[in-house]
Amino acid sequence: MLAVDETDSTNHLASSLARRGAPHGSIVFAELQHGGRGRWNRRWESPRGGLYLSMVLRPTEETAPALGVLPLTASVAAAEALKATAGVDCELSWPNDLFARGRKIAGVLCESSFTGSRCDFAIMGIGVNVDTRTTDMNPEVARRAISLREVAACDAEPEAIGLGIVLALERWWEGEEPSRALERWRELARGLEGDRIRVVPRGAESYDAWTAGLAEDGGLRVRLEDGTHRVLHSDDVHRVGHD
Ligand code: BT5
Repeated sequence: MLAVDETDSTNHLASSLARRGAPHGSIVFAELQHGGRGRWNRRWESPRGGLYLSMVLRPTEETAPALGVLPLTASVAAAEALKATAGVDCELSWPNDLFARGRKIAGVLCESSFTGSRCDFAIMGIGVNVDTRTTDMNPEVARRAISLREVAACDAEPEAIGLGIVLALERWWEGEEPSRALERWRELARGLEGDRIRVVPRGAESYDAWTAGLAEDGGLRVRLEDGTHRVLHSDDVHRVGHD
């Protein structure tokens, strides 16, 4: 494990280590990130007191099929670890968010590097608001964020929570079929059936729809106003009247 005080992004650091040959299971952990990232290069608020962790995964022939559902699997692992280490129940929100009391407590960012169709490595990055003060965040983000300390009177340290996440992820990654991870994700998810949502695709008009379950490949099945269905893979989704 590489533990650093500060870095721009643990995902960046883990990727550069992986490109230089870091083996499967290598972990990077930082106390603070200057350039923490979410999906689509959005900012992840990363003040001191939070958990910022990235792990290098090198898929084998057996584990490669699990790559497509890695963000969901990592969310399941994180929810299990937060329950085990801090006693906190989280709800999972497609595709990569963990919520507690209706606010975002953690987010997952998975990135992969390919040669042709072969995945050389994937990076699983997770940020958890452990003892993060929302006053250290952008107010717009703080309004929708929550930390473990606000939810539970527990004093688990970021390192202990991180270790719990890594162990849970290894169990799911090495020991379970991807379909089992999806099943567990469904059990922990909120708003997966019949919820009114707004879909925000990249560079296209947003539209309203209803959730209609999780597809076999980890995509979100939605029903449009004209009754047709489609499966989303990377679009943003906001629950109407909630987010
Ligand atoms: C995510 O993106 O939720 C993925 C976040 C992954 C962060 C980890 S930290 C370790 C590793 N290194 C990195 O650089 N990244 C990973 P997304 O679904 O795009 O959500 C981003 C949105 O969440 C932002 O636009 C804000 O609205 C909100 N947000 C930002 N920081 C937050 C925080 N600390 N707590 C709650 N919400 C936050």
